[in-house]
Amino acid sequence: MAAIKDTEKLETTVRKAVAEAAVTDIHTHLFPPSHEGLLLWGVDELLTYHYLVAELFTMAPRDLTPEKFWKLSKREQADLVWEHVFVNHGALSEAARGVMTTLTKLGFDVSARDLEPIRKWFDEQDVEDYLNKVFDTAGIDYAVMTNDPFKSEEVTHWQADRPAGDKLRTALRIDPLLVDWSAAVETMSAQGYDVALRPDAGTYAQARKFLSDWADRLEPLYMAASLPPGFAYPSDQPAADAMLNAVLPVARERNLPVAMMIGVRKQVNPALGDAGDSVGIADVTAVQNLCAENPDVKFLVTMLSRVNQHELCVCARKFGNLHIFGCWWYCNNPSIIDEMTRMRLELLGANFTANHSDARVLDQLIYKWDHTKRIVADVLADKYRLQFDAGWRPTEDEINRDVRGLFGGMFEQFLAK
Ligand code: RAT
Ligand code: ZN
Repeated sequence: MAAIKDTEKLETTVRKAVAEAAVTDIHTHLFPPSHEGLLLWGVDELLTYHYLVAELFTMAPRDLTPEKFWKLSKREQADLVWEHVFVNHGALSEAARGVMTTLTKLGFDVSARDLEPIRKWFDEQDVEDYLNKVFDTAGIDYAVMTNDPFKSEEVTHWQADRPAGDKLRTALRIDPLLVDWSAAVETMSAQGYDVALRPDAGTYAQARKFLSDWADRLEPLYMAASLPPGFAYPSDQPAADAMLNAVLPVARERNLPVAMMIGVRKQVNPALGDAGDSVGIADVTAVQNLCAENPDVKFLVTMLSRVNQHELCVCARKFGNLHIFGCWWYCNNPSIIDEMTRMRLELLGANFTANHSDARVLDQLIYKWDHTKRIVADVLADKYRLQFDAGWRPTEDEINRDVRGLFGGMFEQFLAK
């Protein structure tokens, strides 16, 4: 294929490549429709996304307490978010804009400000068909779920061998093992593993068996945990012990990457439920030490604090066993995605995963990827222009390859390593 010889053609090629690239969404909280009751979708779920619930309580009248809110039906909760966040205030946040983008892309006129016809339409949808429609609209080939063997409501479905379909792949979520050992012991014991509160060699062997058995059942693409800002490795924290004795050996043996999402301060306001978590600056040294000490283990890492992003990029330049991904949660905002994507390209070239959706509601895939793609297109248009000014002439195939790389191609190459 011929090299591109002018900047106008270069820009249209880059923008087309981004618009048409298939996306692999490497971290979501979606479930297969067959896991009944777990997959969230529809306008009321969109409006009660925990990002919007948090916003609601920054602007709601004093007498609307979280306690009262949680007692209401989903529809009543959605009405309150609509009233306070959308109608009575500017609806200018990224999460509010997301609801609008999603509904507009589904064909609704949000300027009519009327939820009823939208609700009626959703009530008529078949979930399987709707899932396909959302994936097609968002341009996603497949999304990776978060599959948690420590949650009984999820375990039941896997034990019943319910199919996940071809659009959803698995990831083995292991938080309690690292951050709440007594809860982990309770669940593993209930599932028949002989584990003790004070872990010894036998207990860790059983924890490894638990992970291996679940890996056999789920065939996950990676294991994953979210970790607090204070996570340190090596250290005398229980998380470091469990990492060393349970997680790393299984990761090594099965060539299964360990995904670490670092920097969440859990439940600073518990009344808000899922909306009650915050962010803290973490220490990238933990990632550096894990990568350096375990060259035969692969790590996927995203961090929550904006402050950590530069150091994490530098760390990724030092270790081929580290792949960085996503603009996680409080970083998944246009200004920060723009900044992070530019910085990552400048430090790493096209070897990272530009974003993940973290979608908890199926329909969110539509806006999360629409918004991300707009920014990535702008950033890449700039970067290819600078490359052109420096004398390089890429082909369309090369641009398509590298754009796909940022949306899942490099993740797949990392998995295959
Ligand atoms: O982004 C979110 O929705 C968070 O609440 C978490 O789900 C986080 O992404 C996680 O996976 O722990
Ligand atoms: Zn998540």
